[in-house]
Amino acid sequence: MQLRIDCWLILAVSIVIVKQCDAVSSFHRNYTISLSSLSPETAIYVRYKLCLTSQPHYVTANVSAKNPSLPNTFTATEVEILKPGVILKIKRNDIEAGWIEIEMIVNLYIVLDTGNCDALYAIGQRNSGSYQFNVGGVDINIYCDMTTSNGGWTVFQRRFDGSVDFYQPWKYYEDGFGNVNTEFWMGLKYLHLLTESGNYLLRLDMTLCNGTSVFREYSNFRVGNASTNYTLTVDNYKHYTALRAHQGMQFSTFDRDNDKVNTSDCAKRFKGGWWYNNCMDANLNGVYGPCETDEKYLHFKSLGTLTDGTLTKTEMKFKPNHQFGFKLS
Ligand SMILES: [Ca+2]
Repeated sequence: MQLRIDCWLILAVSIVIVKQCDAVSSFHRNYTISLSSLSPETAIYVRYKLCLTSQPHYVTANVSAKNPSLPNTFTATEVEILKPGVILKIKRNDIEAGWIEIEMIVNLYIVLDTGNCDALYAIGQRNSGSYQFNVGGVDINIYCDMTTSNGGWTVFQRRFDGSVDFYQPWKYYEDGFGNVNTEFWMGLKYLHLLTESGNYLLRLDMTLCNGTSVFREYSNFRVGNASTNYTLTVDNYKHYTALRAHQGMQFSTFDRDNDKVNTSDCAKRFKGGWWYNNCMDANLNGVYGPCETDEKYLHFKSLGTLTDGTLTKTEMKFKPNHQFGFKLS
């Protein structure tokens, strides 16, 4: 009987923990600590709670004096992760003699190793915006769309005002360019790492020259590795769609011609980096020019006439396709 009571007690405690967990990936806490010039280091324990404490993650932190007039000569080192908290070593770096009592702001960032926005959505994050992820050992900022079609979308391309030049060389398309909060391209090497295992939906959100917003979705989205020139895989197109022409194509830029036209370079003719075929029905990385009537401008052919098909906005995004049985690790 005693055992049964204990089990119920554990269950009740578990429910409370789930309800109280923090659905955020960063913490900003204030601490007051005293540091002597003779003993300029101290350790503090920062407690945090994640909805999924088993979620793979690591922690980065920085500290600063709350009073901005004080010299900012402190560093924080991650010492040890003790879920659900971390011991941080705070070190005073100045050479002033004596004690100093100081209010510190500790910024603690939980970095998810899973590298996609759907994992953040799964732990309750509902704010669209830029988040830091670790992809292939590199910390990068990724824009998460948490509102469109049940959220959890990892956005890898955005155009809306022409502020970023998309006529860029191979290296730029490989590494990414632009600003994650304005216009950007995530980078083919990250796209590959994020889509190489599992089954992903690809979604294109587009706004036409006439102001109409449309979207297209595909399954089995995948970008191959560098040795395949980042070959595009998409499947299950529900409608007639311009992306059909680009399924199975390698990526091309003006300095890397991998298209199907032997006599010319599609990337040079149509002023973008893309999975050009012979040459294209979609040119979402073309020149920004809404309502222009030339194929070099960003457009999506199957949405109407060439003029109608030019776009004022595009977003390209993906997330795990749970319908196909992909399970979060
Ligand atoms: Ca060619």
